[in-house]
Amino acid sequence: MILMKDIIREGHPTLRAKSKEVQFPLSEEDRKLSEDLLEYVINSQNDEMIEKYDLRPGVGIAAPQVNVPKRIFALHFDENSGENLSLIAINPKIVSHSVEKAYLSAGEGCLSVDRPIPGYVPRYARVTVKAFDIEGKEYKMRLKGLPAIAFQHELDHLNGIMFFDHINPKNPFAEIDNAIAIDRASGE
Ligand code: NB4
Ligand code: NI
Repeated sequence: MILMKDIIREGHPTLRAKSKEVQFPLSEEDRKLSEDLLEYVINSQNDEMIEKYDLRPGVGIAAPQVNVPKRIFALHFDENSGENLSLIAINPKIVSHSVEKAYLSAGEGCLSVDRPIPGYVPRYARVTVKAFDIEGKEYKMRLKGLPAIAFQHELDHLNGIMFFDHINPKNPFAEIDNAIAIDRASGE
């Protein structure tokens, strides 16, 4: 299982790399990596596992964060988060997006960043995405709210982009035009 010691931190060059597309059928290695990423996110929302393995909670994690520059990430929102979304995204793409932006009013954090970086992270409010699952079957979905924000945070990791790259350096909480605030505890 993935532990915090396996997660690389700010300054590690892999976090700034452009990750490579994955070939299908998946190698045993890539299948295990995909399952391990989803397992981490699920474990990180389970109090016993958090306690036992000192895990930082997350709703998503991307392969570069365990030092594998491949275009794979996992997202997990359990049923009581009202989102009920659990997925592995391989070779993900944003097909289209709203003009309207959105941001988490609590800001964002990252398992690869061991310090709070305050500020609004403007992202697209709604995205239509496509990706492949571990069976190599392509799927397409429309996301909004926190799942849309999380998908974009993870996709950024595959392109070597960190959440704080989007924060206005002069005024981190500057008003963002045509944007909606998503009020959710950052949950960290
Ligand atoms: C990715 C998120 C940062 C902003 C918003 C949130 C948490 C992360 C980073 C968008 C994506 C990880 C991956 C949370 C969290 C709310 C839901 C359900 C019950 C606890 C869980 C806590 F943990 N971010 N952490 N950061 N990233 N919400 N929640 N809660 O997930 O670095 O690249 O269990
Ligand atoms: Ni992150």
